[in-house]
Amino acid sequence: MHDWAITRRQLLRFSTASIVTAGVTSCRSLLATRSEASDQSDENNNRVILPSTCVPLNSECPLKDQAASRGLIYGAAGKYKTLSADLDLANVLAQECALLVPENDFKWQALRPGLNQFDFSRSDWMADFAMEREMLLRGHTLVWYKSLPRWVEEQVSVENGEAVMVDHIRTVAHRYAGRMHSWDVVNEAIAPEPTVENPWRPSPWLDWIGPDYVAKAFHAAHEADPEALLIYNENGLWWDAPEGEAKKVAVLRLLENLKTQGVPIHGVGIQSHLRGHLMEQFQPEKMRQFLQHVADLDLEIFISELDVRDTELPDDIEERDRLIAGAYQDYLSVILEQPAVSTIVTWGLSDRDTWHSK
Ligand code: 9MR
Repeated sequence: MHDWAITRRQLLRFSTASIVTAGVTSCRSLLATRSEASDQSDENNNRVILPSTCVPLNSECPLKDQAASRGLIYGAAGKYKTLSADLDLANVLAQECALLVPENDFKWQALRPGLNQFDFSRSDWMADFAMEREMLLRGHTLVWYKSLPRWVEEQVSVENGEAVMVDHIRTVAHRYAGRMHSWDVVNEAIAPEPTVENPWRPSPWLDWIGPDYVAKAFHAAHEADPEALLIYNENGLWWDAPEGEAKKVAVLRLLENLKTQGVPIHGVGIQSHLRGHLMEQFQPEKMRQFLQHVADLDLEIFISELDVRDTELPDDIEERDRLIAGAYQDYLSVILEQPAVSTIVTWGLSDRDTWHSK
């Protein structure tokens, strides 16, 4: 046990263990034994069933194996900056996770030093790391209103916006084609408080291309990498303040429209940045309904950025960790009832390396 791999990881391990082993058998047509694993992976629309190598609920059993024993993929976000500098972290991540999401290294800010320039040094390192450690790779993210380098604002306009976006998607998705399990093609396109008239989150891509930028991005990604699962990733879907409800409705409408238009979209990422002190705003029944609507659209569901903000929780560490573990358990036990949920990703693996501590 490494000294930084603190209680939180163990708590997550125990809460996830009890969840992935509790009452979800019905939803797991994917449930596979080691010998069945390779047969099933081809038949389940790209779902990869990883063999379970140990007994679930045994705390020494890696999270990825406990998840795999129920047909789930478990992964975490990590970044070049810390993974390349901290071998302990890299080893634990590879040991626990079946899937790696580069937290920042595939964003425009990292990949695009200039209009006609790409810098793949960090993204290649991450892709090689995933391959060497036998982890699936999940790309995040091709189109987002944030993390854009300064030149984008200065050199992109209505005239060249679509060409720049499509060229970026083609170049990046093509480079990693065959190695990418899934791509977050578009991230956070719906406003925090959407209205029927205007559901869109302000974004330069919206200004330059119009609402069709979402569909155009998916088409470009599919052309560049026909094998990868293409995901629409969104925040603010876990809670049920009134604006949370409006957001779910707007997201469902977007997904329905994309499906109706024949856009190549395969799943939805529900980010799930939970807030430990606001868990009463999580309403299980509302979430069940939302998940079912997504499933009815024949879309796979990823819990794509799971973590719990604890800044408003009590100072006492044991109490705090108990509440955090409870938040994970309350949330995941509802989420995992839904058969369309295939993948759980935590946004990091250690409190020492999380955006919350920045
Ligand atoms: O965790 C990421 C942090 O290190 C970056 O500074 C930030 C801006 O690029 O993005 C964070 O990750 C975000 C993710 O890309 C999209 N969903 C919200 C995540 C937390 O802000």
